[in-house]
Amino acid sequence: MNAPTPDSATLLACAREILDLNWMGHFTVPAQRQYPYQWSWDSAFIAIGYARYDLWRAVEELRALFAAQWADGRVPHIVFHNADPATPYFPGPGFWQVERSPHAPSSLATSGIVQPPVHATAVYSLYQYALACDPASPLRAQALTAVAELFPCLCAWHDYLYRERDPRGEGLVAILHPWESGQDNSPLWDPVLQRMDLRPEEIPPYKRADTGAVNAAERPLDFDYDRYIYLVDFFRQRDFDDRRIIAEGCPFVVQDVLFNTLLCRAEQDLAALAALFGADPAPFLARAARTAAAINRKLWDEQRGYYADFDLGTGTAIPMPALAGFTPLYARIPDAARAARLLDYLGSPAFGLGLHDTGGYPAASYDRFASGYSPRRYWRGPVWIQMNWLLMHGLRDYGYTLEAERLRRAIIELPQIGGFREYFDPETGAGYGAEAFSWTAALLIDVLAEA
Ligand code: 9WN
Repeated sequence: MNAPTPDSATLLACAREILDLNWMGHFTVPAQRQYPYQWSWDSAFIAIGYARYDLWRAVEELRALFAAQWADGRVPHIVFHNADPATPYFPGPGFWQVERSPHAPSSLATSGIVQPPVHATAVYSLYQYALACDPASPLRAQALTAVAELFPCLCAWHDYLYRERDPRGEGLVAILHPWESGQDNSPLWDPVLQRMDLRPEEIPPYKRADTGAVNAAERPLDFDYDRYIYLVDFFRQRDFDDRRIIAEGCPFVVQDVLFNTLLCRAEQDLAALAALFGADPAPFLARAARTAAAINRKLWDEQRGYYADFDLGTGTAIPMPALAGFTPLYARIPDAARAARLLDYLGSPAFGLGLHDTGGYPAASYDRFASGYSPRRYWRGPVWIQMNWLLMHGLRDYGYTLEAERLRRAIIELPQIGGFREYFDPETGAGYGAEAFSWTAALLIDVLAEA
């Protein structure tokens, strides 16, 4: 680790304070005032940050999440550990009613959908930090034991995705709700949600809680929320049985670039873990290679020069220019020629990553010149720290070190300009969404700790 300058030492201390504030004793909330429970992919990124300075918390974070794993292997996107949260959140356990599924855990309340599978990647990184600890440290032994215990849970999680969510057997899994993408309000979902022509009586009565702490201009519209809630109702009426949900006409069935990329990378990391525990890494590597090949075959858009989601409902691509379309770099999916094409666009002012383009902060989550772009509204343009972090690693792997460095700098600078917020204005650096946001702090800690 570089000796921290006084500035980075102060920044590090602020980031740790945020994680302390959001630490609930065995897991971390993304933000006390907006997201008062445990979220699945947040916890993976948070554990990556903890692994840099507090292995025990990193282990506890992931254990708490997997304690809520369903019997069918799914890892729920929210675990409602705390019955009495600091602020209200909707939809809570009473609306989800996951007890309708025979697979839901009886001891913990959860949601019934999933989020991108970054967990094997987090566990592998935890393993590497544990290994680097003093061999005499009891914490090291405890962390290695936890990794060994989590390994079968990770296998069950990935098996669930490939078994239940790949209706065509293509090596590409489908998401069934915008919340499953992690990029909830992206313009990517507009064509799918707009096709859902709902009568008022088809939408269960509900009251949003998300615009209490955060400005409504930074959150999804009611039009989107109606559809989010309709989909939850569709799932609970089918007891969260994915096969029934897909067979009975779920209006949202999408093969998402980011989700499949993260699964592919997580399979590669699971293969590395398998080798450590005396298991055969070959099946994991084969599954990762099959997913990578399917992403290259089906999701690459040759004309536009990036990867595009595929809507299984209409059998057509969703060709919109979201930053997620560049993330296959993170799992080494594109060849060098495709990576160069991705860089042509990514490096333009559209995403703010151009080396000569000094205006603004990379990387906008949506093309700044495309219709549907907003610098302020949730997922429709703002910079997200975890997206920068994923792309930074991908670009480094392909030797685009200067571009990777610009993303790294943005991860460090944006919290200083806009605060430790959930997302940032790509034009001004202003911070939006939830305050004191955990993965903004955790991934800042991770990059500051880089050698
Ligand atoms: C719904 C917790 C989560 C993130 C998602 C982000 C947002 C939730 C919401 O917050 O989604 O899951 O209520 O808006 O889009 O990526 O995991 O931080």
